[in-house]
Amino acid sequence: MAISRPDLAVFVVTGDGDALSIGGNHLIHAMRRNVNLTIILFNNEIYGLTKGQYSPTSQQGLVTKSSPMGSVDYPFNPLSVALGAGCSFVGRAIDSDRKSLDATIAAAAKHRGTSFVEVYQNCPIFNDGAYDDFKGPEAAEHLVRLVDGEPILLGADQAQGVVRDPVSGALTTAAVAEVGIDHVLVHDSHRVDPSLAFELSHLTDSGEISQTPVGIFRDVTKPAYDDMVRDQLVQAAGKNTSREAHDDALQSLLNGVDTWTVGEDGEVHEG
Ligand SMILES: Cc1ncc(C[n+]2csc(CCOP(=O)(O)OP(=O)(O)O)c2C)c(N)n1
Ligand SMILES: [Mg+2]
Repeated sequence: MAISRPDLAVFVVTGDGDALSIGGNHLIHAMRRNVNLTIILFNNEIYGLTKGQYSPTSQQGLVTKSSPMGSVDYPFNPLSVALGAGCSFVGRAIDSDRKSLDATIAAAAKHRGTSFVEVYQNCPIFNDGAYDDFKGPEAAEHLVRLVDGEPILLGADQAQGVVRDPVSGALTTAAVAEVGIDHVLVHDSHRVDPSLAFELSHLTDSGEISQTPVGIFRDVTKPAYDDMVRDQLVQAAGKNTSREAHDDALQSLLNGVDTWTVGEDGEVHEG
């Protein structure tokens, strides 16, 4: 659809089970190709529609109908999957945090190429309370808001900052008063190399921080798949961009030199 209808803004609204398990193959290759799509993944860490089976993002130990003794799977980190697949826009927002949800989805929609937004979403029936830490008065302590050009600070009092350890080279945290604000990492979503965004997406999983970063992790520009395919169609059809010219070009490709006709007599004729 993105290729044939450049006049449309194509949104893919999906879940953790759909996007990361059932349709995982399609997801990574859409992102790898940079197809012009806005993908919004509502992550409730459960298969909700089919009534509560564990999903690729369920926490280890989660007891569900299909993991009665607790899930033993290591969960996917959706942002790390997206960054690993080369996605050109990667963000995360919380379902109830209207302001940042609006801003992140609006930026994703404007981005040309694949944009991927993970939305932490509560499932009140099958996985209630999975994201309670990020709601109400608790939120300020647990969320790290990534803002371009600003240092990455942690906690309600913003007294800790994300720094790079000079010895191990790993991202870690330090008291801002001790290391000085100049040593705190400044967020830059437009960095072409995805390594730092990947590290940020993993900070919570690796146990370096107890907070969770939200906002735009990566926002870089590279040619979109559908734009390049349409360019090739125009080239193939010469200067004529009409539908008929495209059909003719496609037909001549299909009828290219490598075709044979087998006659009734069993003889093979080229072309
Ligand atoms: C190829 C395929 N396999 C299985 C299903 C059945 N199915 C429909 S929804 C669903 C679970 C979806 O879970 P998730 O994507 O996490 O969405 P949620 O309901 O939690 O929002 C499954 C297994 C399907 N629709 N298509
Ligand atoms: Mg789900």
